[in-house]
Amino acid sequence: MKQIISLLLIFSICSSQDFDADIVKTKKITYQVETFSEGYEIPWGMAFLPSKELLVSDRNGALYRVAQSGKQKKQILGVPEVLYKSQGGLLDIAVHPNFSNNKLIYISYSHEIATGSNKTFSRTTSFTRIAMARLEEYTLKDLKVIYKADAKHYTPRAIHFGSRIVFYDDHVYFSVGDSFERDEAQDLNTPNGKIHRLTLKGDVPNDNPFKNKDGTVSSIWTYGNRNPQGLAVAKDGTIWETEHGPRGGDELNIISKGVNYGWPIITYGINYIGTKITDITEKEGMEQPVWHWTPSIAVCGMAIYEHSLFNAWKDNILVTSLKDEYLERVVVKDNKFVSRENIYKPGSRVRDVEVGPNGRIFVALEGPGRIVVLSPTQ
Ligand SMILES: [Ca+2]
Ligand SMILES: [Ca+2]
Repeated sequence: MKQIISLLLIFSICSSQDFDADIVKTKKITYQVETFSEGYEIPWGMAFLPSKELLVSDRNGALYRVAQSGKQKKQILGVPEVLYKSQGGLLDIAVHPNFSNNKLIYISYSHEIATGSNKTFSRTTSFTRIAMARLEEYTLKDLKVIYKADAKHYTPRAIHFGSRIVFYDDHVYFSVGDSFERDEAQDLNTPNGKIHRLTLKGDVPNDNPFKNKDGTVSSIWTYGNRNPQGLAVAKDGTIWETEHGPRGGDELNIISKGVNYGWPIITYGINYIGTKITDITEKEGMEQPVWHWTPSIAVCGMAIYEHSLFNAWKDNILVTSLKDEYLERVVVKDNKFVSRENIYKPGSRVRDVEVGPNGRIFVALEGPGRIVVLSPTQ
């Protein structure tokens, strides 16, 4: 047994030396990159606990609790079954603003329904679900689904689920992609292609803009959103959103009550096969993006950098690119686009970004699935 322990010790020392920090120079800041935690398939979401431990959701259905040092991680039991297929799986993870007292966490995932009674005709359909549960050490207890769509909205494609979760002003906001049913993003009777808002317990708030209006989905906060996979709240209360465009027209938006973001009536993108979706990029009553990436970078997770550790990046918006495999900082002033800089190019799809409790920047990468951490050099 002693031998095994010393072997493990030697192995862990060797492997930490294998990850000598890379130094990266950017316009304003030089920082180092270190591997923080490994052994994931597709790390999709990250959220810090008040204890400074990190929760990581893996799209394959596993949820992990990672020690502050990053050295150990342990799987959390009690996660509901998810449809791990195409773009589906276990998606975002978020920690209740008052976790210290109630230990509540929220997850988003693709939930499947098998329809048809015999094998020939059975098919799987799916839609985004949001659940909350109490995290007791390494187990989810009292799981409650706080958002589910009617079965009629489930679709067979298993793409465009959204689905980030953020909190603001004692409410939970979450994004649901358009399910690749683009016209439904404009339809207030369907939940796809929308940002939704519920109370922290999962009830529909009385001041939601489309509550009790002729069959509309009461939880809708905004509509005309294509596939939003980034949501972040700034300290000033601004809710920022990124969404995937088709070919071109990835967007950075500010999310405001009841607003129509235009998809698919207006867009800066075109169909994947090169044909036009629409002739117009703007229209009365439809909000313009603060910025659009054309061609697309496949914009995914985002975070607002508000710490003083990387002081030169303060109040910048960090966004991740799946397709072009980099992390970008977007400078905005008075909610207007100013400039952008590619600040980290790991050579892997960049899925998500999160600012740690001490201001370091945590980045979730794919192929292999891992979390790296960025710290400024002195
Ligand atoms: Ca997060
Ligand atoms: Ca738009």
